[in-house]
Order: sequence, then structure tokens, then C-alpha cells
Amino acid sequence: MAAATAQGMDPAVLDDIIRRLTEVRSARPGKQVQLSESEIKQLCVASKDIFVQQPNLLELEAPIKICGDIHGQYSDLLRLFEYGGFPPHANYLFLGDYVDRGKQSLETICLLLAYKIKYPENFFLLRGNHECASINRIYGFYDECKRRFNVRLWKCFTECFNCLPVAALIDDKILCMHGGLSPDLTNLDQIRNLSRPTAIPDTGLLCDLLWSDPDRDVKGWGMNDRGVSYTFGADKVSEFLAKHDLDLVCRAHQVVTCLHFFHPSIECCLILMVNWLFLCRLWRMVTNSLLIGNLLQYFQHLTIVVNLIMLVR
Ligand SMILES: [Mn+2]
Repeated sequence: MAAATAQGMDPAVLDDIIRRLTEVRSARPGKQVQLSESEIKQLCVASKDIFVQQPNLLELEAPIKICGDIHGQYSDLLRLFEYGGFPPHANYLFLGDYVDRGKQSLETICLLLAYKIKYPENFFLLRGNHECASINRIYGFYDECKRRFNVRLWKCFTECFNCLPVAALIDDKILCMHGGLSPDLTNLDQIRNLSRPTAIPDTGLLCDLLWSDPDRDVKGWGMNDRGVSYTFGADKVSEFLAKHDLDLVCRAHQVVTCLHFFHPSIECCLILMVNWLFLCRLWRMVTNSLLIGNLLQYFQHLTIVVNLIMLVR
């Protein structure tokens, strides 16, 4: 048996997994890649070790590409890498919700975990509210694991997901998470100090970071139609950014037709996104837009590739 790396996985096995998962990029969308149960278990265990070694609030540097919900749409993930560059040609931060809803949660999460193990300092995955057993038991991932493998494997993923980090700070100025702000969040150290492994509780800071939503019609904190967590108004975003000397909150979580950024002076939907194929045009529009004013400095370093996902097909 070949020697394991520091990350506890045979590099040859890892490279072979990545090769098989990415070679279907030229095949018809939806073509399955059936890894072995043992290979997937190794991905779960080795990536989990890396997640717990790295902070719960990741401190990252631009340039980095930020990507929103994938939800099992594997062919879109491959197209995303074709557009942005396959790792390690670009650095990535994914904002969670890798599994459920789409047809290929397994390929999606396996490729993402494989890249995390291969490039631990250049490829980052945050936790979404679907990276939790009580949710992905219901919305598709459990059924896919059971149909293609067994329930034991789904439990392996649960152990791994329970260790995912929940937020990232880019250049000390952009705070990224899956859901949004929390009334309990008064100091970023609270995020650093959240203990892992953990399920996602029904209330409190961790729940809100993964579940809350902005609402432009709300002032302060409001009820959330999801029946979980809160909504928050632009006033709360402004207050939070000022207090923590941040410029921007970047999040995913909602199926929207536009990118959402929250900034004291620019609370805007930047661009209407119809479909992934318009992305190149979109990118030119973003970089040409004067509307975004002082945000433009970030776009020289960041590609924001959020929420294309459920809009496709
Ligand atoms: Mn979500």
C-alpha cells in the first residue's frame, strides 16, 4: 500500500478520484461517476481532519472566486470550473448547500471534498443549512446515498459535514457565510469559538449564520417565512459592517435572479442572472458597471459566481 499523505489519503487514489470525476466534463450532462464506497469514506475522513484543523472562521485572501449553492447540479459545477479555472488555477470559496434537490449530490460533494484534500490552502468549503442530517435526510441526499450505496455512507457524510467551517473573512473586509447575520453575533470571536463537530441547532448563532435571510422591507429583525431563524434589514447590515469595520457581507442560500450584496450605501441587486450561459456577458457587465462604485476594487480580485444554480434548465 502506498504511503498516506499528511492528510491521511493516498495521493494516487486522490488523483485518480479527481481524474474520474472530471473526465465526464465532455460527456452528456447527468452521466454518473460511481466511486467505490471505500474511496468516498476516505474523502469524508481526510477532509474532516482538514476542516477541524482549520478555523471555523476562515481568514482568506483575494484573489478568490466565491460560489453559491450547487445543490447536486454536478454538470453546473463542472461548467463553473471550466469558466473559473479548475483548481489549482484559481482559488475558491464555496458558500455551502452542495447536496439535496439536484440529481448528483454524490459527484458534487465528492469532487469538492477531493479538491479540499488536494489543495487545502487554496480551496475552501463553508457549511450550508443542507449540510446537516436533519435536512438532507429529507431533501434528497439521503435517498441518493441509499439508492447508490447505503445508509452507512450517508452517516459518514454527516460526520464530515458536522465539522465544516461556517464563515470566512476575506482580506479582513468581506464576511461570507451561507445564510446571514444573527442577533446573537456581537463579536467575530463567537464564530471562531463555535465547537465542532456539531449538528445545526434550531436556534442561536450557528443556526442564524446558516439560515437567516436579508429582507429589504424589514427594519431590524423580522420573522422568517422558513419557520427558522430571522430576517434582517439593511439597517442591521450597516450597523454590523460599521461596528466590525467590514465592507461587505456576501451570502448565498436563496434562489434569486440576481446577486445580493449588502453595503451601507449600495444595497443593490447588481445584475439579473437568467442562465449560466450568460455568465461571460454578465462578467463584462459587472466589470463595466460604474454603479458598483467603490465595490469595483473588489471585483478586480474577486469573481462572484453566486446562485446561478437552480435557474439552469
Ligand atoms: Mn440554503
